[in-house]
Amino acid sequence: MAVRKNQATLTAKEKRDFVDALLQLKRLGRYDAYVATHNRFIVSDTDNGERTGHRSPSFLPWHRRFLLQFEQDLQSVNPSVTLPYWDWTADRTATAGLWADDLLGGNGRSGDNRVTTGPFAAGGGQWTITVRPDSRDYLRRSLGTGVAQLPTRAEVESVLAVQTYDAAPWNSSSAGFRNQLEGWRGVNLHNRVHVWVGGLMGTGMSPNDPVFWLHHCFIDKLWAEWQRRHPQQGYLPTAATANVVSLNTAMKPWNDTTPADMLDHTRHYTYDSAF
Ligand SMILES: [Cu+2]
Repeated sequence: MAVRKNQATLTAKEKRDFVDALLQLKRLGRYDAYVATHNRFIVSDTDNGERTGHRSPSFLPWHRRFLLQFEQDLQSVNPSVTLPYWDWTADRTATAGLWADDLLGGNGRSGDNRVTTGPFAAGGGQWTITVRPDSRDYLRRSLGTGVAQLPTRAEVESVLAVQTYDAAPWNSSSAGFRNQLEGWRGVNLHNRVHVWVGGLMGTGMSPNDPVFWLHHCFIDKLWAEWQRRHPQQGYLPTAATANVVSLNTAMKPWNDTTPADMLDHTRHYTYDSAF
């Protein structure tokens, strides 16, 4: 069984294998399809219309399925690779090991926010941004600029304590765990981390920055943690609901996976520890 580990605990070889697999998918032309798919959903998911990937109950199962497919793609390159996660409540500064040259590389430089260190730096020639919102073809970050602080452990605990998975109107104005984890209401967890990283992570084309996978892997882990703490609670809505993916409805773009299919991550992978 594949184990997803905290990035801070990876060995040098595990880091190298993960980075090499990312670069290989990019080289093969498969990486950019994930960026395009994510952006397509960001653009089309709306609060009062059809919504699947974001601002809706299926935010969590949709991203679980999306990450699973990406992880399987990495494993087709190197079967030993699994997605690491970034616990941003612990590794919360621009100098954390995550941003070192042997993993994701560092912050963007002042002026144009261009990342100039690590495997994904513009100068390395291996990470041209192809699916992009403007002409700039280099990875950009501005860590801690858009918002000063990453969420704290106490803030995460306050969201994990929310009993109900989601609630009508099933969008960015909802009460419930999903929307507070996603960040449209309350202390703001997931959305805030995108803003904290900045650059392309602050756009719909956020998977251009490999930290996207580590961030969403931690979001996925927090969903698993919420399930563990609230065994009597489950995905909502269970009944067919206009514009929203209910428990037994297939999700686009795959059309072969329902939220119900995604509830038990242990069929596919486990996590190295509880939160
Ligand atoms: Cu995200």
